[in-house]
Amino acid sequence: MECCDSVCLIKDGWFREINDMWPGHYFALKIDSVLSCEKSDYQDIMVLKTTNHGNALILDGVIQCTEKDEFAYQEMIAFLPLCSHPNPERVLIVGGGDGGVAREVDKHPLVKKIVQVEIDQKVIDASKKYLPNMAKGFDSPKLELKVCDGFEYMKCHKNEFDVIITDSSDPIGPASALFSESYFSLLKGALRSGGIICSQGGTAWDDIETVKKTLDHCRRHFKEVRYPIAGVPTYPTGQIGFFMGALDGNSDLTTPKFKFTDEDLEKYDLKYYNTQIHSASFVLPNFARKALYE
Ligand code: SPM
Repeated sequence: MECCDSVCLIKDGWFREINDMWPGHYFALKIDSVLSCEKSDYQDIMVLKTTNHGNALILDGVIQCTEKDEFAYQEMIAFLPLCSHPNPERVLIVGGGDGGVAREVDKHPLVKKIVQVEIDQKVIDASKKYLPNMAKGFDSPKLELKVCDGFEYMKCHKNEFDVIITDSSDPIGPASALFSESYFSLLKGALRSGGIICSQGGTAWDDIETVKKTLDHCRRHFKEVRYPIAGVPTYPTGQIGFFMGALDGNSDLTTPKFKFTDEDLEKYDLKYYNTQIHSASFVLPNFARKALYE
């Protein structure tokens, strides 16, 4: 097995997610073995067999998903924008190399075409081998998968999509450009009239200044901007937010236009997202509401 720097974070049978992005605390996963560890042109890619959380994908030492709780993030980043749009026929996914977001987007009955641009073929390959329940998203008949830079892709694809979902890692390393103002400008240009975006948005607990700065970038290009949150136990602080923006200033992102019925939730195997969670996710604690909206 090739090796990557992330193995240094394993000690006494535990993977410890120690990182300056969340100073003073860390989350740890008990592990049985390292299934894979390699360096790509972009990042360290490690897959762990954990004792209680299934297999886990780690990029540059940061947990991206575990088989136990990945559905919470993948469902929310997909259905918050899709269900806020009246007719999300054409969807672009930037990143999302494990396939889990494509798996969820494929379920929405109004989606006809999904384009996904992921920069790192090695993440796709590792996910197909070790995370099959996520990578089945790549089997969607609606999906066209391109291995290229999302930033570059959008420079030459204007006015094409109803919803754009950015499923990125955190704003250091290869994903840092996806949190810049110029990225939000490109997102706006790639959307059709009435378009909506949703991007991975960090956590208000760890770095509210970065969240606020990125939300302000979003505000410069989108008329309606919101920051919903979701609970994901294996992310730092157990919570993650999303940058949501709508081109139309009259969009009410908090009230879904498309409502899954109870039968739909069973049919599509939705384990986190529902209509009530959609609206509730926009309710923020006072410290975050003040910092981000006032
Ligand atoms: N398809 C799942 C990929 C997950 N992408 C987001 C990962 C974020 C991990 N770090 C969260 C830390 C937030 N401060």
